[in-house]
Amino acid sequence: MPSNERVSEVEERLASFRKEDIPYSRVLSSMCTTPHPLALKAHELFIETNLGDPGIFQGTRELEGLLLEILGKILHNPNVAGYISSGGTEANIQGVRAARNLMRNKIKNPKEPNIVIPKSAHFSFEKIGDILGVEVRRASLDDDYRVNVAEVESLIDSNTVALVGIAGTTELGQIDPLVELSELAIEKGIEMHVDAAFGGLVIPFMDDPYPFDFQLEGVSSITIDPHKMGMATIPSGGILFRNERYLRALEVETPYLTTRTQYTLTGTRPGTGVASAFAVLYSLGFEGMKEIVSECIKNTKLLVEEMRALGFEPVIDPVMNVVSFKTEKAERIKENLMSRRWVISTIRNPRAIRFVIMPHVTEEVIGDFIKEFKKVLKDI
Ligand code: 0PR
Repeated sequence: MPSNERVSEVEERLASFRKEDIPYSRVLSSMCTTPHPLALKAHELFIETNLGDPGIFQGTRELEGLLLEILGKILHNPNVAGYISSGGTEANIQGVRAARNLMRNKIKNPKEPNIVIPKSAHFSFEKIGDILGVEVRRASLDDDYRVNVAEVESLIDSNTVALVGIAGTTELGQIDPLVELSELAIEKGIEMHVDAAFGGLVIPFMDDPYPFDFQLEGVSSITIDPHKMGMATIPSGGILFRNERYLRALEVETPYLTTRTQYTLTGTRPGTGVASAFAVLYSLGFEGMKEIVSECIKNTKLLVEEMRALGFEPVIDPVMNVVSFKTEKAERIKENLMSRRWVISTIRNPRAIRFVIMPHVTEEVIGDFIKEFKKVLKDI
């Protein structure tokens, strides 16, 4: 055992490294947030669990099933199949991988599969092209930054395995015309993946929610991440499929494990994200989530008002709690704020500064930010 001095030294060093991290109360550009208090105990209780060997962690596996049922209900699908992943990147990989595998013998040249995605897609699709050997075709956007359906159609050919729509784009929080995309997927006989990594736990709790999920018959898979608006501990992503058939397309044999096959991308994987997401979603229920989402949307509107008063216009009227404001000085603003230890991000097209109004971005945080932002405007 190490000496007491060494143990205290380690504790002090860990605390001091941790202090260098910028606290969430000064971060206005993250899709993650302080975990909900309900998530913490659950996380601790499941800290040694490994869903990579569900024959051992039978209770954790059962809990994952219950969480999937909750997510399935939110996404209008009682037959949902899937699992809790390391995040949206893994979920997107697996969604596309299942589509590619299922379509392999249906396309003209099985060696040259392609997918059609919106130009606004998250950079995880760049990795997908590289890892899965699928050609990634990017369709342009309309004036509201939604994918242009006619262009998606023109990019589809006899080697297309799937098209992708986004419910809550990373940069603007926009929702693609998923109703039309779903019809197109059915018409062309291809799979459709919806990236609702962020919007999946926002849209269902908004007034008059836009249909983005398994209600749309063309939708085969959905990414929905509890470690974003689900306030679960990291890592907690979600890949959900219309039915079990998609899991079969991902399976490999696991000869020496307690279970026969595995359909996840990672082997060893934590049960903490399952437990913390379950704790939050089950305790809060639909009404509790609705309250949190409406508060975030109210605060987004507050930020828009404050920014308009300072002469900044949003790129689009915010659809959810993501908003970007046009400015040629985006980079300088971001850097100046960073030197004051405030974090926002920028987007390039159009040049703008971007905000994500997560539950930790309260009215008070926005007030503090605007005070600091006024100083920045004098500086630059
Ligand atoms: N799909 C969409 C629509 C996303 O916005 C993201 C992440 C992903 C997929 C990938 O999810 P994972 O990061 O869980 O694999 N969007 C955020 C972004 O790139 C991720 C993020 C979160 C970045 C917190 C920074 C941060 O502080 O902006």
